[in-house]
Amino acid sequence: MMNGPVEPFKIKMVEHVGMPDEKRRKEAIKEAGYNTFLLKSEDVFIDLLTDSGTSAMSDYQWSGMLLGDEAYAGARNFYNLEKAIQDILGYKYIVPTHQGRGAEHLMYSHLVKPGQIVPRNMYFTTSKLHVELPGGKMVDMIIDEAHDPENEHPFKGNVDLKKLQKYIDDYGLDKIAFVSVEQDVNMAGGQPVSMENLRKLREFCNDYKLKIIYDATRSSENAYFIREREKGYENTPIIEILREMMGYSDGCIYSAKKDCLVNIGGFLATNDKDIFEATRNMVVVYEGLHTYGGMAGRDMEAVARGLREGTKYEYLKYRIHQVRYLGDMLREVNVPIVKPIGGHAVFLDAVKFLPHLEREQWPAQTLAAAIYEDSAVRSMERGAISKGRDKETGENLFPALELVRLTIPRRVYTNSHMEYTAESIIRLYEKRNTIPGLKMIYEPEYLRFFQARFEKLSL
Ligand code: PLI
Repeated sequence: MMNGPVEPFKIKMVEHVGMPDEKRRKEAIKEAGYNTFLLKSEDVFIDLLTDSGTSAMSDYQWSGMLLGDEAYAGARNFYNLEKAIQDILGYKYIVPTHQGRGAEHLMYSHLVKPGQIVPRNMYFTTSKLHVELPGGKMVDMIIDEAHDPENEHPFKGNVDLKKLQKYIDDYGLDKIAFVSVEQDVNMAGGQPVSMENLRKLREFCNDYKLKIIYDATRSSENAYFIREREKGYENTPIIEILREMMGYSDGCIYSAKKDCLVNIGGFLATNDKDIFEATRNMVVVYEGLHTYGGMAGRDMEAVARGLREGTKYEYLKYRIHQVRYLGDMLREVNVPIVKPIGGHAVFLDAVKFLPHLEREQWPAQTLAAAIYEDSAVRSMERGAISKGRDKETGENLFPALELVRLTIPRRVYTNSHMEYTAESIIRLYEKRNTIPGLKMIYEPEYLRFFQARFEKLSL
């Protein structure tokens, strides 16, 4: 029987991948310090590390690459990108950057003053760091349901306005730099925000004259969920949903490496002239001229075309359902996953998967390494290692969600790859109490999850 919608594309080029044998898998993960970020790609069979920069581009995007205008200033591809962002997201001004964190750097260093806080519907790693570097602190305002993997709330990415009110009361209005809202919240399991919530947040922030800046990185996938789940949007074109969503903000940062179906790129966009002028001024210091911001002309063209392509309903339907296909296979046999299944990835609940491990034996890091050892499938830790340490006390932070992310690159893998992955995880779940934990033996200062190293403990 067929599962879900058929792929709305056919495959025109393939890349061969090899399967390392068991001996090599054991060596490779040990050499990588049990950190999947440190594995060589050639040792990986199915790469579910991230959906960032890993999409397969279309023939339309590749043909656009040949039309790259590599002039230093004023390349035509910049104007195509500007037009695509104006058409799809509705913002007036754009500043291109090399990728999402370049946009975070420009936007957040402009808006955050030392001692200020940034309420957000759950942190993201690079976002939190770019709030902290200018002396700010990111605080959580997501609804409680988001911290419970079993809770089936359809919009677990929603903002809790009572929490936001409390920050205003406790810290004072002038201590709030801006309000940050992520769509299809990554660290919560790819969970969407509802239109109703965005609308109410806008009304709330208007009363206090607070700026709302989105992390719109996965906004197209969020828009699909609004159409699927929110009353009144069942037949609304995705672009209309997106424009309404963006209309409730003052600007956004955007990593083009996800929903724009490209391998590199990013931007910030806004209707606020002050933000635009300040960030356009700084882009030349850190990224490149304001008409390329670190991207080649050909890359801007691919982003412009991918932004439009990634909002097609048939594509998004296939995309979300492929993620759901993998999640459903695991869910059927009671492997603990975050529910509902999110937009870009299936998240395993590592604490429930490996209940015999202490939190300081890093269950999610352990599980990601064990999956690789079993099947050469690469996944990623999204738990305490990603969260890092408290900036003031230096203590490890242990978020409620200790997850392994099986992130599905867009248009890259078939459903047989999903089946292979599910079989490996089910096999491991059956012998879960034989899996020993890890000890951290090297910890870098910033974004430790990328480069930390571990040793295997004995059971
Ligand atoms: O990886 P960048 O610098 O293009 O984008 C940073 C970034 C910002 N916001 C959000 C929500 C992200 O998910 C994000 C990057 N995410 C990565 C790399 C990921 O693997 O999820």
